[in-house]
Amino acid sequence: MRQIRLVFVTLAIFTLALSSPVFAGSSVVADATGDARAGSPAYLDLVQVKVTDQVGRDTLYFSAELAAAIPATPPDDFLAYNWFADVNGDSTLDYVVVVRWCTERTVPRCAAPGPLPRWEAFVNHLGVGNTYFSSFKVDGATAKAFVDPALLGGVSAFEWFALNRSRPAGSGAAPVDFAPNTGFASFGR
Ligand SMILES: [Ca+2]
Ligand SMILES: [Ca+2]
Repeated sequence: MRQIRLVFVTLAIFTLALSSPVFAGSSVVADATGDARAGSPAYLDLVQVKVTDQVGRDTLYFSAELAAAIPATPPDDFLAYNWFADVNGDSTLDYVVVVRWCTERTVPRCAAPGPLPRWEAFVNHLGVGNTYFSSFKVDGATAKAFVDPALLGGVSAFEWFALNRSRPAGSGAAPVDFAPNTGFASFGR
């Protein structure tokens, strides 16, 4: 019996080793279902958020899993999945990774050139500016962003949290859900 279990464990490790890339650092936060602002769609209710270091690709993978699948073409005026980072431990936010849904109704806040409506993604180096990237995906109930670590200053560790919005940040409307609900999670590569 013990040998059989050992075989399964070995197989599991072998399978894990075969599936690239290697995950060296991962920071995961589970969040309650149903704690998003009342009246907001279930695809803005965070269930689990995560930052993973994809070593073989030198990529930071940010994910936000929601309580329901995100429509490929949402009926909403605006949606945003955000991951905020404090990279130097002073509790001041330095970067935001953003995946968002922009429509004609949210111009000029979604003002990058190109046809609307559309999904877009960028890193906002707060106070410096946005760097847009195309390596993101709205995949069922998960929003995914694959980010060059250089866009977050190339640091090896940072404090972070995620939030979702149904209105642009500049509108004054509060975010819909946070994970963790207070404070930061810690990531290290
Ligand atoms: Ca939630
Ligand atoms: Ca929450």
